Amino acid sequence: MQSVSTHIEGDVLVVLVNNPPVNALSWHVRQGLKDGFEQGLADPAIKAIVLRCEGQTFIAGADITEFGKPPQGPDFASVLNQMETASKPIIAAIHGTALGGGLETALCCHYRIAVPSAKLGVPEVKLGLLPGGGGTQRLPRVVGIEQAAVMCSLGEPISAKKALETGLVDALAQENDLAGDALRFARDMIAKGPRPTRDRPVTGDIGIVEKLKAENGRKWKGFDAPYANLRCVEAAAAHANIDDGLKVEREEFLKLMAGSQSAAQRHMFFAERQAAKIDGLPKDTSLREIRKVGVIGAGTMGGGITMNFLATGIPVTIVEMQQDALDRGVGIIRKNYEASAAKGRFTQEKVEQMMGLLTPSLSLDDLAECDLIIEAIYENMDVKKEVFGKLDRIVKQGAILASNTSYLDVNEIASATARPQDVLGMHFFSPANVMKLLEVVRGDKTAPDALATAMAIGKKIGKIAVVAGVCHGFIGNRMLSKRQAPANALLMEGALPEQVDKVFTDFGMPMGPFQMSDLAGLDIGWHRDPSKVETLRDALCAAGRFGQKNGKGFYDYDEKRNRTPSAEANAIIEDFRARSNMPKRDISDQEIIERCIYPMVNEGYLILEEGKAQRASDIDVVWVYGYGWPVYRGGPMFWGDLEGAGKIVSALEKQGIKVADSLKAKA
Ligand code: 3H9
Repeated sequence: MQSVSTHIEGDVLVVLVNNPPVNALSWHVRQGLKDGFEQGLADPAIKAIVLRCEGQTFIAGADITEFGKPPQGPDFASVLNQMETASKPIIAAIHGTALGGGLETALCCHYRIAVPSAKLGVPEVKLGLLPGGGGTQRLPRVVGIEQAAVMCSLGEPISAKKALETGLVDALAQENDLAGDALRFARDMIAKGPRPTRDRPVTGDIGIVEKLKAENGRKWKGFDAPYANLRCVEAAAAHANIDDGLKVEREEFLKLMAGSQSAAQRHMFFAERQAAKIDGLPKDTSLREIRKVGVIGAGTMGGGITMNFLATGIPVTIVEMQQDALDRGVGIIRKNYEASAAKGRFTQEKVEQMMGLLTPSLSLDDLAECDLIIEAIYENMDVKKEVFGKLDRIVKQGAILASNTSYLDVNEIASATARPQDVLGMHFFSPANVMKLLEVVRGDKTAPDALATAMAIGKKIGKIAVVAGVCHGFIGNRMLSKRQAPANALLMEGALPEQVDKVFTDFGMPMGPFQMSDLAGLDIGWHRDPSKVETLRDALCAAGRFGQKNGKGFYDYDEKRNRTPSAEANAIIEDFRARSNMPKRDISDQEIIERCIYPMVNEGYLILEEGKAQRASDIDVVWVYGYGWPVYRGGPMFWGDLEGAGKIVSALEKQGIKVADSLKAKA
């Protein structure tokens, strides 16, 4: 198949790209574009050229799979140069998405026409990169400094309508006749002739750069790419000659490309898409229809889970045991939606629409007609089994029965029913309406179509779903548990909570193990006898330190939940250590990483060996989207490879930890 073809329409040459799935600029596309434009420029009968794409989208960017490989075909810059300096007008005809290198290609066309549904942007920053095909220099010349700085540093695409307002497109086409409208538009441009972007002046106020840095400082903490993007936009403003700015862009691009952040972010781009694929699924697996969902439990998790479905337009029946708990849960859902409406995320009318899809109930019998039921009650196997036994008797055949358990054995839960093929885990992360991750837990007897349906509905409600096998804590919590014990041990050896947590936040995690403990509550699972102090946690609880909920845990908290190191907590830790006869020593940040993070990597390998995750990149997806592992470090498995298997294995062996064979094999 030819990825670029040409055909003549009177005095216009149409260059047509066809490189599914997203018309990326693979080497053969660049070659085809070069040949196509050469043909059009050489033919005296041709007065204008239209660049258009087949399939679902305009060019969605450079071909990311080519990055890091030996270059092939004409280089991108030379193709762009050929277009921009062409002696006949070139018109980009845009539908779907013109992204990254795709938009850069369009910017080297002399005019742009787009259908109203098109989206245009430079999302490279999300791959740890910048638009290195001149995007940072040409966008400011077309849309102005402010808009260009926003687009480059945040990476969000803009609508065709906004593109028209900002001058990024010159005209809108009819949604269903881009080909025809582009031809007509091209003929109108023949008299005007080429309009090279490089010759246009940069306009606008460079003050936007500092404003963006101030507004996004928190979000961009640790990331290189947003700042590199802004430096390039500054260079566009500083240099009247585009070639000087392009030189800066090239240097910044190559630096990012060679760095580990972009490698990590590109890894995550593919990891995220790979996660949706289920190994060993029979080809003829069809999805079950999910028209109505039931949620059992209107607590924090049940409420959050419910919100996802309502927001997607799927009706939910939510069941609680007591009227007051039900009212409270429904009230919180409404309050959350109203808070979002107040921030302008959607209208009050939309709030009512979503709430109209919710049916509160005190009876499991009301779930009889649901297609998917998600149990979100507290973690107790006996209670869960009782609920699933009841559901088995009540709910129609073919419905999927899911548990939101975060640790428990889904096979045992399934055994409480006569239909284990319909039972699986759907483990959401708190707050369930916000966090992107969904672990879909495949039981021994889960039917392929039930699994595929749970994965698909996860995607529909905006989650990134990952398949996990049955084991204590599945992928995420099983690995998490491997860092808490050594973190506690470090306190006993002389570290302070703030020192350990800082290593994690410096690493790029949203919080460290002790901040997390305080958030969850130190009294969870506590025996409630202040005279019985066997662990550090007992000692803190005995002193009334329960965590964020009562303003004191490992840290002290003010009314706004601002955290400060606690002299009292640290004295309790000191006292407990002294009473345990543990000598105090200095602990380095490196040791904290080796003791807390290396065992997590090891656990990841064990999870893979046991077949509880389908692939290493799924584990990375779990950690990036469920626990806030910094995307620029690519998840624990990717990071482990960068850190070096040999280094990790020898540190683990020194700690007396059993190392996974597959990790050892890599060392
Ligand atoms: C760039 O342009 C650098 C330049 O500035 C400068 C260079 C000097 N390459 O997302 P989907 C695959 S950087 C290769 O599920 P959707 C994807 O892996 C690039 N492959 O579809 C998947 O494969 P599979 C800047 C790519 O409809 C399949 O296509 N551009 C690329 O939900 C379908 O993808 C971007 O960052 C690619 N560029 O969404 C845009 N893109 O089926 C990246 C996708 O085997 N792409 N694939 O799993 C997107 O944002 C979305 O794919 C898009 C479609 C919105 C286009």
